[in-house]
Amino acid sequence: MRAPVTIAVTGGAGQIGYQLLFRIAAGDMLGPGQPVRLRILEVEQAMPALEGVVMELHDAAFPLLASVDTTADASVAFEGADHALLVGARPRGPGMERGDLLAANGAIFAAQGRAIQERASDRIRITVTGNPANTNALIAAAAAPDIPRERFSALTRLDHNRAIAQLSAKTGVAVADIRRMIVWGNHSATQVPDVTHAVVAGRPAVELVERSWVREAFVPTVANRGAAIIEARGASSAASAASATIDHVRSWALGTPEGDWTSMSVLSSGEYGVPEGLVSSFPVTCADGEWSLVEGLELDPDVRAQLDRSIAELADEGEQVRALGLL
Ligand code: NAX
Repeated sequence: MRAPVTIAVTGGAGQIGYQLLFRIAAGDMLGPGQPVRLRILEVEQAMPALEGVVMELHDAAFPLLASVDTTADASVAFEGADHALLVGARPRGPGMERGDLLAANGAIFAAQGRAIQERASDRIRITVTGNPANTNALIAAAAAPDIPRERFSALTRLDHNRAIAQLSAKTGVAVADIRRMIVWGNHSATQVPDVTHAVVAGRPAVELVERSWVREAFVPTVANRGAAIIEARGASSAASAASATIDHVRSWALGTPEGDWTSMSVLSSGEYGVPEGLVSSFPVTCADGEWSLVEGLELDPDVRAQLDRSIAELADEGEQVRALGLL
């Protein structure tokens, strides 16, 4: 057996945490030969509920789960962490403006970024799921300037997986036979699901689906899926968000398959017209624990226009957090 890897998870008493922690402990994230230590960060008020989750983690008797610790102190949570999964965030409350939400989350992610820089292992990789995920990743990265910027990421894998599911349903081809899907931009309603490079059972997706379907059904369905889940379930996506977080880290740590790529939000170096320093979703391949941006793809005019809107939104969020002194 290999030495355990330390995984810090924030927001462990929340609904995503309730799915995520069990999948990690089962070995779904880093593989069946890799033991894990869980370090769970929560706010004080959520500690009693988190203790219940910990009891269940023990009761599942996962062979790969080396230890579980809980804390309300970020510097304890990130001590020696190899992966930080930043799921916990302040939800938007009644009467709360978007600026208030950015300020509340800015304070959380800046403090966590500082604690990660001070305490984490030098192998640390950070995945932000808590919303607004892209901008929260930007804030955490700004608070941790000594950590290489490519170690910070935000989750757009759920959007990527939703896009694959929609294309699978439309074409009748299994998800396993769909490759090269892309989601560009922000994890928000301006995101840009892009089928123009996708391959469905060996054939270009654009030969199998109409442009009108892409515009009128595919893009709006994927971009508004989160709202549709809330409408149906009375609560936001949790199991699928946890599953996507698992997929994101597994791809990053263990690699993407030959001939395929995935979508990850990472700090731009100016690729595809995304201004340097914004955290945007791009197609990436992963190998040996590192991601590489897929460059040189030609952008369809519809995709270009949608991506420009999403970039404008990311830039606006960036300006707001800069005005709050967080960048
Ligand atoms: P919940 O409200 O169920 O759980 C959040 C948990 O975080 C709570 O237990 C809370 O006490 C904890 N928390 C808050 N501040 C904290 C802090 N400073 N340190 C540690 N823990 C803290 O939300 P849940 O449904 O689990 O969603 C979590 C986040 O994921 C939300 O921001 C949500 O918007 C976001 N999502 C992101 C998605 C993505 O694709 N990027 C999709 C799903 C989800 O909407």
